[in-house]
Amino acid sequence: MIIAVDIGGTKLAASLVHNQQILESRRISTPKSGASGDLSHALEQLITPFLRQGKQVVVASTGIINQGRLTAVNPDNLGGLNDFPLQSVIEGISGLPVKLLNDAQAAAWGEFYQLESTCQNMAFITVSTGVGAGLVINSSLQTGSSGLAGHAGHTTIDIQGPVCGCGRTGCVEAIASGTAIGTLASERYGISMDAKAVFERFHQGEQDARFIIHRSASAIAQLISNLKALLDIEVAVLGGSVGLADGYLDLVQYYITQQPALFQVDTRLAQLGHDAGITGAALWASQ
Ligand code: ADP
Ligand code: BMX
Ligand code: ZN
Repeated sequence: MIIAVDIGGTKLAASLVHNQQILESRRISTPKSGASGDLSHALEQLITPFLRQGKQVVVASTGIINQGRLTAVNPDNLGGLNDFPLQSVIEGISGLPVKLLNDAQAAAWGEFYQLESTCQNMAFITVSTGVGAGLVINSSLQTGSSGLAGHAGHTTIDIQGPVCGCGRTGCVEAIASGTAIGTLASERYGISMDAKAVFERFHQGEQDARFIIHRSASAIAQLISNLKALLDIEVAVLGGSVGLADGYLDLVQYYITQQPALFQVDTRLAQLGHDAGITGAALWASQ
């Protein structure tokens, strides 16, 4: 039995996984304080109830995962938290063997498995608190020399765009993420609003919400075509709460059709839905 943990900018989830089947799950909010003690405490609360059944722990986490530490590309996504000793904290909580992977890389591995060898080159893109991506090239998951591989949310698509928390200007994440959707909507509407509320207004046909959601989907379409040009991916898979939101895939597909045929990519929803990171991490740990 594997305890698989997903650390996102908005939610923390843990599941007991056996033979790629999720048997039981728990979920809590990610602490917003940016204090590492608060994240440690939340992880302890989340994982402890599963400790009697688990034989190992695997963690799919937002951020760069390298040498047992989590470092943020965009610390804003974790309330300012920049560096966290993830391996030693989870080992301390569990007393079990621990493996770590980036969340989007884990989800890419889970979704690649779902494609059942119908392609060898794919990208998973999560549109969530941030925009993350995982790449499988020649059937091999790319983590890079220091864990950074696949951080396509921090490729730039608009040199006059907003400044991203990573320090670059015009990143896909600063335009398309759930956080970016909420920020732009809060500016336009003059009240604090999250991405879920913006989608509700979008579905009611409101013009500002329409502009903001289209801008996000169009940025993700640009990103997918850029990945096609770079890596000749055959399939792109969308996940995360924004990526999976009603109507979003249709918009991304529409903007992809506006690209020249050479740069168009077969784009689909994550078959594992919100569990792509958890299931992919468990699969990766068991191999
Ligand atoms: P995490 O980033 O922790 O993996 P999510 O994938 O749930 O978590 O992404 C969080 C982002 O998705 C937030 O910006 C939130 O406002 C937005 N969100 C959550 N639920 C929905 C929904 N039903 N429709 C659109 N956006 C959503
Ligand atoms: C950010 C980056 C990525 C992550 C992506 C999606 C941090 C803390 N995270 O680009 O490592 O994969 O967000 O993360 O810099 P999520 O929390 O939105 O799932
Ligand atoms: Zn960035």
